[in-house]
Amino acid sequence: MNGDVTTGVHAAWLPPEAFRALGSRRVLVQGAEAGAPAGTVHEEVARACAAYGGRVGRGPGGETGPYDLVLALTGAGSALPEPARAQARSARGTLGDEGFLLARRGGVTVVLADAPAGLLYGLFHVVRLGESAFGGEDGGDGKDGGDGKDDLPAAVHRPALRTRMLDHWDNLDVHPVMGQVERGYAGGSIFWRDGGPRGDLPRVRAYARLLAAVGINAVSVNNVNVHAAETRLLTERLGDVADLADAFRPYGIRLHLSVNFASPVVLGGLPTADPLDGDVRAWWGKAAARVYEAIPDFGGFVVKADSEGQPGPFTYGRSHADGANMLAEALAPFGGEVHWRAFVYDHTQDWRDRSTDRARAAYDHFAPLDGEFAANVVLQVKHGPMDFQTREPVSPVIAAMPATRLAVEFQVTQEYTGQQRHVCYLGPMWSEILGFQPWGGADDGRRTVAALVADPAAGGGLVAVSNVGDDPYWTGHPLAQANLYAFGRLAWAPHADPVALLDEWIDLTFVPLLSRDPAPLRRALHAMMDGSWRTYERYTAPLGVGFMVRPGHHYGPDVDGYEYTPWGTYHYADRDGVGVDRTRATGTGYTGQYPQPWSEVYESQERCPDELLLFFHHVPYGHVLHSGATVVQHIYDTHFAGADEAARTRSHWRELAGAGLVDAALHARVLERLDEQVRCAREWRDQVNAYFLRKSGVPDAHGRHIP
Ligand code: GCV
Repeated sequence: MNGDVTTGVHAAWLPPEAFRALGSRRVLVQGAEAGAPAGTVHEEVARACAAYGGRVGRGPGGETGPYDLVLALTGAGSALPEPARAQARSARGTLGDEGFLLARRGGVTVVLADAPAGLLYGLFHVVRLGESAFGGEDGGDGKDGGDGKDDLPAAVHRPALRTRMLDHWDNLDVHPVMGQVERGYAGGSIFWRDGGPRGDLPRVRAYARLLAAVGINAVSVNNVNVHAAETRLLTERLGDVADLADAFRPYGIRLHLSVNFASPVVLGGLPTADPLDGDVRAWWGKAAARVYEAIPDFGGFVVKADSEGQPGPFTYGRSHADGANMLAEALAPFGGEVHWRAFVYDHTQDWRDRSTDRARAAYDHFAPLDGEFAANVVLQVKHGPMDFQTREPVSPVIAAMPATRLAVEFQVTQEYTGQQRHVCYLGPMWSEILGFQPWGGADDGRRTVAALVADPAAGGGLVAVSNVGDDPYWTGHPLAQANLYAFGRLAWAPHADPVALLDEWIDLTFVPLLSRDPAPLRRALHAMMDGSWRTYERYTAPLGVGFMVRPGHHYGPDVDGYEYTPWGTYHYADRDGVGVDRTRATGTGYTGQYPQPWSEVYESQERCPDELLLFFHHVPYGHVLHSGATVVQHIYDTHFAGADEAARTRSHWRELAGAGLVDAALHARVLERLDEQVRCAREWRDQVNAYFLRKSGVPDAHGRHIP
């Protein structure tokens, strides 16, 4: 396997070869002693220079220039050579905790940051730029005599979002139903095994390095469903958590823990976990103090409360603001935060009751609490009102809580999008969500979802469930690495073009390893991945209706699998039509949770976007979509098309076989997954088409075979 960081593990987007441009230069790293991430910068540069013949100086220890690249903290000021000194003087104090400045003057590339984390992000930016950081292939030798030909004006880069976080749903023990990693499709946990630490800290460090390179600054290391063993991470297993924090720290990543709301009872022996009880509050205060003794830069707690069987404040007749604020009070003296999840709904619903609508639940529970949460509470809201389906509207909670810090939650792990057996590049979906305007154009479109969570006063961010496990390719399907990459980059720059991010990922992961023209590989990967989310949507549940998956493990088709269950996930197909009536006029009233114009747009069958029609409306099979097709014909057409597209995806990859463009083992791994994708896509096509043919009795207008 090329470019290993730890033995036998794929280097993903940081193969040593990606450091060639930087590693062949004369580099000054100044201020590296100032904190762990800056020390990491020196280490990274030294390793690259050792591999590619460059030279690294650490100044001000007497090394002399000239330099091609200066990476420095602005505080180093007068100790810096020109042109960095002048830049540092003017930039000092303007770059923030994580920002950096990049400039190129007279043959010298300068990266400056006010704080160590910024320097680390600047370093990885230079890696991404490759030769172009040094003036491109022609002007990049540092010998242009300072004629300014390859100068770059100073550009400041800052993350748009304050919190850029990955949550792991990793269990300490193998859970009898959910396994070691709940909804994990890449093997075991990189943190835990057999009830304790996995003990592979180099692997954790390699993970932290990959995450820092895409701008992630927070990780939570255990499942939000906190079972008995994980509950004890807060107390007797704190040492194991501290070891993980030590591995993340050099890469500027703060560690978080999911905690059990009932800990005062389970661990502390108290008779109650009532958030307004004095003893309970004192217990949490002491628990937090102990955590900060062990991990001074601990990030905080993640909490799933009153959800899918997890304990919470409802048991004591208290609100979620009471619950979150109690934990916030315990963490506040140490600068910690509470990530309180808004995924609260009734999972024991009677399917006969058509008035209860799971989609309404998060808004109904949380919107009335706006303004009641403490300053160090971040409300973590799934991007859609249901549960990470292939297509959902944006959650109305996001527009409804202007006085609450919000983080939007994505799912990088592909629970409902092919479980890392199918190619499904999610960048375009996330990009659509981030660009969604909850008030339409009414405010000139300024308030997108991204802008709402980026608002510095709000101080929220983006969180995602990680897709990483102990698989040698990290993500099971090697191409699923692109989802992790794109998530981090979108959390840094939410308006980045997801197709351009795919190019970045290809340029780092594959291109540096090639001594030949990468164009055919690039073409094939774009053909396979750019539209893969829409392809997946075509052959699975139609028009936003969702949840036609096998109950439990959620892989593969089962149209009625969830139809008569307590989970609140129904499509209501009958002989006449399909879809959920969520209108105010005749349905559950969910459309009323949106501000204008969406409240009206979604309410109207005529104006509702096709791709969400069945999410909002129950319509006859003959209902004509904006596309001109009837609903049932659309179902047939998209399912035939989607399964064909999956087969074409495999053909593109097959054509790369033996061309020397990708490692043979990686090629084989992807091909094996594509075979399964093609099989499964056909199964989806045939089950969904047969189901609707049998229900509706409407034949396919094109006479294709439907079993
Ligand atoms: C961790 C869905 C998943 C669960 C997950 C839950 C959540 O229901 O199927 O596995 O639990 O979401 O987000 O808490």
